[in-house]
Amino acid sequence: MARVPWSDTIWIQRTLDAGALGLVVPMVNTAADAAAVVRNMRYATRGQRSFGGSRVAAYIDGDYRTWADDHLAIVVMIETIEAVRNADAILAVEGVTGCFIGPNDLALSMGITMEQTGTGSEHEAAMLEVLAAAKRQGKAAGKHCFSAAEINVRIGQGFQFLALASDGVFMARAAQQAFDAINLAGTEPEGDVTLSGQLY
Ligand code: 3PY
Ligand code: MG
Repeated sequence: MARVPWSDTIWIQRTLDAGALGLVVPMVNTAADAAAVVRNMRYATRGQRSFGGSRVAAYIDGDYRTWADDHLAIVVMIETIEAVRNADAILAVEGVTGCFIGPNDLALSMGITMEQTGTGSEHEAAMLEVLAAAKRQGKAAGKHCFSAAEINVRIGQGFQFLALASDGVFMARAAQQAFDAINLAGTEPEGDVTLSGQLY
């Protein structure tokens, strides 16, 4: 799975040709937006993806073109209040596998800060509307989550496609943890210290 920066023919085509088995596509606000994503991810006659060869073709038994049209995961991001209101229509679009909620953009579109989101907020109610629409349409609902604790809550609510934080956050946390263990005062370490390990 890969995420493209925008719903754009060139980004979608290049990322699929690079080998993605599915895409997460941001800012899909209407059924027409969702239909455009599906068209860009499928070859003619079902869509308008141009055949440029794909790295995945070598691993597929049979014809990649027909395989891709039936197997690529098409995940649209619902991350504006307009998209929440259109969630049923977006998720009803043939070919859409499911949706992924972006909490930050959703808050921006609602004119609220992240401090005004969370349990019991209007922001959470909007996300639960999307979940309900996905259940009605028989599609998967997902969300980008801040913590493992949040993931556990979302699984309990019925979400099926959850991402946890980001590579940047994980790297920064691990680097901070390692840095915090450094004795900046330079005093003698207590007890025996064994100096061996792996750099890479
Ligand atoms: C958002 O929160 O808007 C996102 O796009 C998260 O992935
Ligand atoms: Mg976003």
